[in-house]
Amino acid sequence: MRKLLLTGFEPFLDHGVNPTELIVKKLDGKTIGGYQVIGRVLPVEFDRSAEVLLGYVQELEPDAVFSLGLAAGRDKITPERVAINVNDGVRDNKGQVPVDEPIVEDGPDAYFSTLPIRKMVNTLKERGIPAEISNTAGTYLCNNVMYSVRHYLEKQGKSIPAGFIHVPASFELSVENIRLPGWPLETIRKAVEIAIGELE
Ligand code: PCA
Repeated sequence: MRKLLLTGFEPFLDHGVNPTELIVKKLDGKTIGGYQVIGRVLPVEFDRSAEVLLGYVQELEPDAVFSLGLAAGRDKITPERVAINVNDGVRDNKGQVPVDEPIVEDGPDAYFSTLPIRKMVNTLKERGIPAEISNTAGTYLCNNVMYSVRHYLEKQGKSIPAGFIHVPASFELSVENIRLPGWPLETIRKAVEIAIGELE
């Protein structure tokens, strides 16, 4: 059976949990849409997140790479269209704060997602889950891992689907911070399963 590497992130900044960590642990080992899901959690560290992700790609040789991250404050499931060659962020979990640095010295400016993002958004909306394509993954770790994996696959000449999806805060995060729209974790999980189901 084909293998899907599904990654989430550990908690970061003042977020007590990261729903993407909980979801990848829940979906690890499941079969969804013809793919065996292998769930892994990444650190939120500028000098390590991509290395850990690429280590899993080398070890597992997946047929698709699907990374998830929390976008606290967004109120839709947002597949990212593009990742740019920039690290510029608030502090990561090690306290690093890069300013205007390239992810890959002399790398291309940007990479597009190779996930079926339009189909994912259309199907999510048909199933009653708010979704839209996002045209910026930011310049923090989510953008970093999407850029890094697309760069790696491009260099290897591997044309497998790979990209990133941001999800809203879960309900418990919105209890910690009442300004955040918070979704039930089960709804976010269901949305991720629907999106995976759109892979060929
Ligand atoms: N979201 C962050 C990094 C980790 C996560 O879950 C981001 O959007 O870059």
